[in-house]
Amino acid sequence: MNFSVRYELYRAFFERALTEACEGMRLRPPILAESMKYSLLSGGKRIRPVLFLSALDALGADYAKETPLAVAIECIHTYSLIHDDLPAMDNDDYRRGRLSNHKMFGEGNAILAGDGLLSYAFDLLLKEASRGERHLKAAQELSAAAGVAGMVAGQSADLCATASGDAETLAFIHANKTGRMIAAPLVMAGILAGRQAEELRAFGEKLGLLFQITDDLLDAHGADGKGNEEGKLTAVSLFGLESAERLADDLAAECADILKRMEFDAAFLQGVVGLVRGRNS
Ligand code: GRG
Repeated sequence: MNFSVRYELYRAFFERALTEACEGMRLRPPILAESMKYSLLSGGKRIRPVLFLSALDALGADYAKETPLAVAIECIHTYSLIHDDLPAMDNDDYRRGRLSNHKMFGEGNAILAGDGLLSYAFDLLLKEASRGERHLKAAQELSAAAGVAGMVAGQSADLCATASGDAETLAFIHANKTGRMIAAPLVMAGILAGRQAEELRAFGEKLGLLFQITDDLLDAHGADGKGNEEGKLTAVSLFGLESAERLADDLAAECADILKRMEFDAAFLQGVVGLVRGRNS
């Protein structure tokens, strides 16, 4: 089966699980569920759940049994996008080709939609954690990646940074704001399967950096239609376009090297590396 067909298979499987989870959300007042679902079900590449499900599959684990964790991953990612778009953060009017959550529902509701998604994810994590030691560890991994020593720290450092920041600060921002939530699904799969978790972490950290540098490059080329990175610390502002492109190529090669040493068939993950390096959205 070729890479795109397999990606679509995992993505469609996840989409069904997410839609089912959303159907169970009947909240009072109705705008709470409406605003959460608006962002959750608005497309997106679903790369984090696809990484999680495909890594489980490659490791020989039954990924169909782990859909609540996949949903938790995407809920945390979606909350971060809603909050990132707020006027106090990146101030974006559009997300995934549609009005951003606060433009659609107002700032207060968007803040609460993000809060709702984050706390719903932790409901799921706690439920899964009660299944046993591996599930507890996997839940802890996601919690740590999302939290104050992970994505939130990266976002905070990004908020404080200026274009004159240094490479060490940029590495911290990239590794935490973006890298942790890309690596966590892979590490969680390794933990649940009982093997290769640290190898998957090493791969996920590189893939996360590649993901963010590609994002900086897309922004510099104006491909995401935002152009709001002006005055910010990015791989392009720090190193220049050419060096940032070279850095991305080097990271893609390092990802491939790590994958070659995996004890399982990593062809699909290698396909994801190609997708991330070549992505245009
Ligand atoms: C608000 C705590 C908090 C964190 C925000 C995710 C994030 C941290 C910021 C988003 C800003 C941004 C565009 C970062 C670049 C990398 C990234 C995480 C992009 C969005 O993820 P994709 O490309 O989005 O996977 P889709 O829409 O495909 O899900």
